[in-house]
Amino acid sequence: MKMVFRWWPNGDDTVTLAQIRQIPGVSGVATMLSNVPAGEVWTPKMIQSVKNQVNDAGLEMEVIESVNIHEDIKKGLSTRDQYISNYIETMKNLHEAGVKCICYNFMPVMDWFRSQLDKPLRDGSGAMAYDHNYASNLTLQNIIDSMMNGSNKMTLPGWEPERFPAMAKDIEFYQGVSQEEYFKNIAYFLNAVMPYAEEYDIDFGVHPDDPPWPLFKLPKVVCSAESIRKYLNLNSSKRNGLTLCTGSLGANSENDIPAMAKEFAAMGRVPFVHLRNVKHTSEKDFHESSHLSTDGDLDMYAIVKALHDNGFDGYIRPDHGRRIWDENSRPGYGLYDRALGAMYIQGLWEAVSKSK
Ligand code: DNO
Repeated sequence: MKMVFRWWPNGDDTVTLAQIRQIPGVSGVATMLSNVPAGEVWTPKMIQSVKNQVNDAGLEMEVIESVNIHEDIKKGLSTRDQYISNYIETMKNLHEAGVKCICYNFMPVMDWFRSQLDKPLRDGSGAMAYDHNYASNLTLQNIIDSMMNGSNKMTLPGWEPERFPAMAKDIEFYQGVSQEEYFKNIAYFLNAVMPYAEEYDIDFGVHPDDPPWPLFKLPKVVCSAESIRKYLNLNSSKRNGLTLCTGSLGANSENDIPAMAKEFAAMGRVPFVHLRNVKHTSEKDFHESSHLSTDGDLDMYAIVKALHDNGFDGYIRPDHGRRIWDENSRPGYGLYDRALGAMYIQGLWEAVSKSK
């Protein structure tokens, strides 16, 4: 297992590489070129410049989160082939820079969504939260505004402003797209890209939908064990894997996360894990919590043990932290609570290893 920490280059992060280097056990970062719009090639020069910064700080750059997929690929438009070929060129350039794992998602139109980015918790910290009734009655503009207003003036991953102008039209487009058709578009992408993932030794980990239920009647992709099986079966390459995001999948309390960790790690299809905890306030309402098992509804020990028992040897990162100790950062991505999470996860990992 290698512990990594999410970090954004180009001054787009309040957390520094020097700080990350001081978190015990963290070997590298999961990063991305957030300034390159989806669909464009990441050139060797751009990649090398970020890699140099990361390596100079004593860290590795083996994980990319994310190389985003152009909406035309998701929509299955005839223009997709050019974007797919750009994607493959980016993969080649990343391979040449030593990248081993790409996390991406196939969610239509928008990435993750929360109705509140800084909900006060009883201990005085703040956490991201989701209220289903409230969220279901928001207009698209309300959603964009609330994500932007809570972002501390930083670019939220998946909420890059360049996406906004097309969102309303895109949502409309997908109203006519069935789940089956959408999965055909995914298969088209995977069948084009996986042979290169093999050639370039890059593991792909698709990120689950977050939250894992429909919003705006958009097709849902990865939200349950059944949909993960379906996704992995679209292309049988071992490189076609899952980013096991415990908090995204755990937002649906019917999802048994230790069982998923067991099943998909045993298949060798989990290259990357996002570990965080969630606390339900009702069936579809939740807030994020500290990583500690007793602070949320997920049994982090059981998840880590299931990964360990089933031969997991990929990357783990602590996922969203709370806002603690008055830190000012991109919501979910401050230094302090994620560093606590990194230590807790490593404590669990060490205890499971030594108990064998
Ligand atoms: C949110 C993140 C997601 C994730 C992407 C992967 O905090 O977990 O934005 O990085 O879905 O492509």
